[in-house]
Amino acid sequence: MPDTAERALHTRIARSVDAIRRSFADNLFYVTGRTLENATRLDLYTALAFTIRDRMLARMVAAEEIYQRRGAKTVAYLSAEFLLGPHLANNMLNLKITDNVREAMKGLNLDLDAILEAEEEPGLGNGGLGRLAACYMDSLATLEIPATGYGIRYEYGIFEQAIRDGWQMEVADAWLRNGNPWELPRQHRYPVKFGGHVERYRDDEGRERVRWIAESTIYGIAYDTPILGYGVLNVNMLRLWKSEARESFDLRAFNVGDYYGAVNDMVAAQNISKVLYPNDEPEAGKALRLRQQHFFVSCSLQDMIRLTLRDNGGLEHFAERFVVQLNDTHPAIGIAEFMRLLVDEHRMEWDAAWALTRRSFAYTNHTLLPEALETWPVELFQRTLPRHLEIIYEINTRFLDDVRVRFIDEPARLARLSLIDEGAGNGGRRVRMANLACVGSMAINGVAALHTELLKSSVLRDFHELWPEKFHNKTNGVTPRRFIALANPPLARLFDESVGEGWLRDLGQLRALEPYAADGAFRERWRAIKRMAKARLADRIRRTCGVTLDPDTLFDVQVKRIHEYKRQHLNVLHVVSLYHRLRQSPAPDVTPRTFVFGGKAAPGYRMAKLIIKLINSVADVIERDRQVSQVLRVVFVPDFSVKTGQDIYPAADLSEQISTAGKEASGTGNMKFTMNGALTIGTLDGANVEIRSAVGEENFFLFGQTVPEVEATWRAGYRPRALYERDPDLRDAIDLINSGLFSHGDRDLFRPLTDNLLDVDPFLVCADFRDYIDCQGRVGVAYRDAEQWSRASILNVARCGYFSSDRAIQEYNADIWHATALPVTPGA
Ligand code: NBG
Repeated sequence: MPDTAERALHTRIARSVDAIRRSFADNLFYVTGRTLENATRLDLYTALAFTIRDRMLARMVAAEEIYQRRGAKTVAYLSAEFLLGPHLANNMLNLKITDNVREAMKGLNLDLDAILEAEEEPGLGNGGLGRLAACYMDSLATLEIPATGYGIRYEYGIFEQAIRDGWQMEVADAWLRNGNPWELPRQHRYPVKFGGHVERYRDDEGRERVRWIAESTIYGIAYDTPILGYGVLNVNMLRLWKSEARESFDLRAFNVGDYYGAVNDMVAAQNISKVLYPNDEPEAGKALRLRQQHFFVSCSLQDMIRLTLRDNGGLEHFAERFVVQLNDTHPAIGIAEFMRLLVDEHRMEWDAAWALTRRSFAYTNHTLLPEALETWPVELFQRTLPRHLEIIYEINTRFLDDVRVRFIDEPARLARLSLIDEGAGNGGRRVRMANLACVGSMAINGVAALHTELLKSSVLRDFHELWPEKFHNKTNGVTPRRFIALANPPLARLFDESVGEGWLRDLGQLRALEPYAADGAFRERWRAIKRMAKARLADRIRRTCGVTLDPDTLFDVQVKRIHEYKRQHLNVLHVVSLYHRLRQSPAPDVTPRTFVFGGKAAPGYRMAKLIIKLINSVADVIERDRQVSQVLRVVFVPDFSVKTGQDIYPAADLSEQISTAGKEASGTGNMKFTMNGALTIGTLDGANVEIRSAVGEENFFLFGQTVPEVEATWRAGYRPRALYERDPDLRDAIDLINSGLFSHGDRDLFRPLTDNLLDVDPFLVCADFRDYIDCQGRVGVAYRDAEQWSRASILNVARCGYFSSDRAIQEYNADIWHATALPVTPGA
């Protein structure tokens, strides 16, 4: 290690207020070319970001050096999405340097919080799946487990959401426009081929080999973002790939005079990593997405192979050097690509290569929704990845031969297990990526207990019958660093004072808060902290949306992607129902509430966008009703993101987790709310089930049909319209929506939504309506007993330790990865 790095790692000098101040002034001048007199907020942010980054690099170098020297087994977390959230405050927290930075800024007459506001968050994910990957990176580093996150450096992340006239508008997310201080461009670049055809030839030893003559080759360039562990010296890497043409201009083409052809190639190559696809949309026409998947997975595997050869001797040691975790099926093409690299390029025998593959990969499933299970048309595969299609056929033939031996004469089972959907009736043969992932992996896991059970009994049932030992449950978790310490500093301080500082690395220690639930003075402080968070959110909403909220009302919050299965419309029906009641009788027994909504809808998902419009329209009408708005308020917070989430979770009294049972694989927002003292109203779905049993049934508002009840409802021939006719509250709510009251007299605007509810209701909104409304009634009553509510809130927090991503990562490591923690120590 260079001398300076060694020194920076060992000494505390760099952390002093003085050193930070000097370093900040230097960076302001030398990086942004400004002085305090003429710096913009963005300049100040950039200077501070570089100041913090300077303090991370010594650790990064030290960790890299030690990992390499030990050839340490590394978790390669392959994910098409990493939803990191703002870096600066998180890195300061993990360096434990925040107080000094604040003081240094204060000394310069600068407000740290205002500087933090200037950061543009990298939105390289859609929602829970991408955020989970980010939480896991945080925990891996904190637990000192060597790990690399591999993904795509999208030039445009998830769109920014603006609300115009109540409708969602998408704005391109040019997150790199001001530069990105947190990434380090690297020299590693790997070729990735597409299209063309396959040839057979004999090698020097006379063995038949395959050569893929591609139609085009692009390059992946590595950009590294260091990921700090909390309070440890370990730094792991997030390595994201950017696509580029062979050269900026293909000189060959240039020489033959095809200048524009060369430019076109360059643009085509760069397009691969151009934009993150929103999910929740039909796969149709997403040839580019398959290219993206292959692109980042191929670069990542080539990188791992290089490192194995460099540090561990030979490729046969790959599984000692890496374990490859597939975050959903997006990187599942890696199984075929790894086989191709081993067999075609490194000349390994098929059987040895297959055995190695099956020891190296593991697969996490994140959804049961059939439309979200990825399949690709065989014809598209043939055009894009002809060699991979051959390999998949070969894997399939061998696999199905094995199955035939175990299940004699069961053609239906074979058809279900096959990697190819033969496509009877649905237009063409397709490659099933989940099946490929299952066959090529040593471990398969769901993300909550219920979800894993449903995987075993439904979508992956045949695989479970084949290999029960491969199945694991790994209930999701979230990082308390970001979602408590960063999001809710006053609460974190209360924890420090009450149970000591160990909780941030061992969330189970919050259990020691339990006795405080009985302490009246403590409960009062608890309420004061919640009140502050609500006031803070209200303040922000006043500034951004121009709506003034009352922090003394019950904050009832639903923030997450907008999707019918998550049932934001069930929540709206409750709001409309309350509104109706308040219009009917002047002073009914309604607990004053503020409903907060937030979340993005996929740009092509019309029903989800109509739900957003409905929320905003109801909000508007209530806002203009002087009488009702004394008691009821609705606000839709635009552009829900990690950053806005950090302001919202701490401010919630009630967390809405109301998906149709069996549809939400886990949920992680539910955990973030619980950690911040919200009580949950929820169905027995995803991780709600485990949250409820952890915090105690009496501290959770349960409603709705269970999975078996949902199944029974469908079997019995579900008729939502009959429920509408029977339940006056449901009828009033739906009729009011169709009356035109919320749509300037337009009675048809929300028809697609209400008709869908009455005719089909695929997510059983009507079926759960009555129970939900009644349960919300109990919530309202319970909230009026502030002491009892605080008790339940404290117990929710005291018992949430299980939902830390540290616990989840420890389980993955103990049961699947078997990597050894490798603490980076000064002088190691
Ligand atoms: C999502 C599920 C959530 C779950 C996250 C993280 C996808 C495909 N799945 O319930 O819907 O919490 O994954 O596991 O985005």
